[in-house]
Amino acid sequence: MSEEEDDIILSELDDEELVQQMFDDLYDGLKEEIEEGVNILLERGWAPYKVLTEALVGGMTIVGNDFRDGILFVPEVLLAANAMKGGMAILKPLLAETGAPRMGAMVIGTVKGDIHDIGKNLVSMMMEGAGFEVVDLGINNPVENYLEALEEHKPDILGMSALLTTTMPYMKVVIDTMVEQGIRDDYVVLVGGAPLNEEFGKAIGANAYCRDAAVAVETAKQFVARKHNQGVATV
Ligand code: B12
Repeated sequence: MSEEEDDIILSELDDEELVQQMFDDLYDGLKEEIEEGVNILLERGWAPYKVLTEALVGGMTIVGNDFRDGILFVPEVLLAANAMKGGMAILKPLLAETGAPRMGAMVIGTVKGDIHDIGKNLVSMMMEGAGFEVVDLGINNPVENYLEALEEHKPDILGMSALLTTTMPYMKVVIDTMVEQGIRDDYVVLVGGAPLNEEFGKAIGANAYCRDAAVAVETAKQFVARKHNQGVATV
């Protein structure tokens, strides 16, 4: 770190400068600085969701672009991801403590061959905040993991995440297996991840593709409400 950077006192920056500095700190993988920045924004009255989307996800977008363009490499991106997770850990309890009524349950996991988990974790956090009970299966999940978790937890929703074009087809393997076993219609299947789109979601037989965590929450709520209404109608 240069002396010049040493001199920056985060709390003395105005909001806009601070967010810019957090973009730089995320880029440089500085976990403690990111944690400090998150705490300062919260103290200044920023809503946890705003800190998450504007400071953290915003910073990760820049990292993503430079990774794509060959300016950053895996070790640097891992550090950035680690810094992001430090910030997310502070926000997690705040997002979960909204006092929302219990909406339903979700099993979520990243598919086999894929170790990206930031987006999935963000979806989990937002779903918990919206009143869903979330069972997180982590990364690199073969079909068996999903099926066992569905059997054990009987959730309303199954969520799958994939960030690689090579792993996203695996979502179809899971859905096809559910069809074969006659359990597909027992669950709402939501899929997400940067390389996916709505068309892909439809093609593999998911109920919906969700572009981000906020859309995931809204979509989940709609499906669960519909499911409950159907339940009432058939009684
Ligand atoms: C961070 C990162 C990594 C980190 C992951 C750390 C971690 N713990 O997750 C590390 C360094 C480990 C990594 C490794 C690799 N990565 Co990477 N990675 C990224 C990066 C820069 C950011 C991803 C991220 O966290 N974004 C921030 C979150 C918040 O966004 P998100 O994941 O999209 O999630 C949101 C939505 O998509 C949605 N969502 C996500 N999941 C779900 C699930 C459900 C159910 C729902 C409803 C919604 C939903 O909601 C989320 C929140 O709003 C992306 C670039 C990019 N543009 O995505 C590349 C990227 C995904 N990686 C890429 C590659 C190539 C790799 C490697 C193969 C590199 C290598 N040579 O080894 C390996 C693969 C390892 C593996 N087997 O999985 C490529 C993929 C290209 C492709 N076409 O497939 C990308 C696009 C970069 C690029 N342009 O080249 N990576």
